[in-house]
Amino acid sequence: MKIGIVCYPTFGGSGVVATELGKALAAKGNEVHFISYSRPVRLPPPSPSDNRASGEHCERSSFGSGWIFFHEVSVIDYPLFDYSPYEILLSSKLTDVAKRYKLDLLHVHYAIPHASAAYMAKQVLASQGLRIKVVTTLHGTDITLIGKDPAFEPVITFSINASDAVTAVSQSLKEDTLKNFPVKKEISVIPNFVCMEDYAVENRKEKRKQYAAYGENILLHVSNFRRVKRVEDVLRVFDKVRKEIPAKLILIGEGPERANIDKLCKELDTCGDIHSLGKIKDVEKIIGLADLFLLTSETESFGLAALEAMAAKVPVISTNTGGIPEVNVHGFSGFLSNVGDVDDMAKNALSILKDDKSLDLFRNNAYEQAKKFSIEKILPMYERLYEEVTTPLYLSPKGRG
Ligand code: GMT
Repeated sequence: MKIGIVCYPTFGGSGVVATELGKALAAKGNEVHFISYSRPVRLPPPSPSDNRASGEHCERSSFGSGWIFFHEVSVIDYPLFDYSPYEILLSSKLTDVAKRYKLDLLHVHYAIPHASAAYMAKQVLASQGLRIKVVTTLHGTDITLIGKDPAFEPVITFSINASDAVTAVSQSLKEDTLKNFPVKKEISVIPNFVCMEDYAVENRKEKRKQYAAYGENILLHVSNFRRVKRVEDVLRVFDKVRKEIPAKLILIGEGPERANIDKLCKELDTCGDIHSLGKIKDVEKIIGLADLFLLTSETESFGLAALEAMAAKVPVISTNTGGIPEVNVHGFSGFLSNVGDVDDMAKNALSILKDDKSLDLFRNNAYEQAKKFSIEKILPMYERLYEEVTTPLYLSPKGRG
């Protein structure tokens, strides 16, 4: 199959899921075209022997038994524009790539502005007698935060209804979509996934020495440091834990809350026990060095970072918001607390870390729970959906667009 994947190229979970999905599809013999304003961070660099189509910001690499292409949407500067019209540039690129490579479908990740850009491309192609199917995957804040702003709502609702198929990464996100938008379209839940083998850590004991002395516990948090992540709660939980047992905190990521975090660590006098690694590419190499993963978000449609931690055998202390309870099972792979209840989170963390036996049990449970979301289990759900949508006899079920 020839599939166009549209995503944000950054470290965010939606881009990670889209890229890993595309890689897995290519490995199975499909031709996958990534289309974005820059190369997705999880895409392997093209090898020197790969073909480079000159002059059109496109590169091609063989991958498994298939192919991966990357098409860059060049952002055009023009004195009249204060803001470059990215959505039009994306629609034009989608139209061009779909036509030139005879794509069967476009799979867009994150509704804003990808779903409406794909709708526009579909209409342009239709005006030229060409057909393409559009699958939209809803990821989180495109629905729960920014998306429900009245400034976006009408177009999001329209482009969800106009997609040929829509998926949400958790049951909770599906329910939020139906609650916040007058959507008639059927939404299939296809959860996020991990490639379990990517998270195995070699020489764990040795590598931990870089961050903590023997006998010290390592707590870890990964995010884009936006307000919704409540990273200050991570610091407060850590502070309570390290008052009871020796511990270090690793922070991975960057974002707007950074200055507040720096201020709070000074106030709490914890800066000396925190390793701030910033944005790093190989999170999977570090995450498994930790003993506990902290996810303190206000809202979280799924919590991919928590799943990645569990795949690396790291139990999760999290809030019980959104889709997190579908991933982290209370008392098994970790614990869930109310948003902002840092006392409860610290108490739960200490109950896991109290001895090796308890930690080992939670580590193994976390790993078992992560296996339910292994790529081998989830990929066929997308493949089935693609088959359904592209079959010539596919009829939109009642109420679908
Ligand atoms: O919505 C965002 O915060 C960005 C988005 C992303 O691109 O990282 O994150 C969302 O999608 C992830 C992948 O499906 C989910 O694991 C995150 O839980 C979700 N973030 C939120 O709901 C806050």
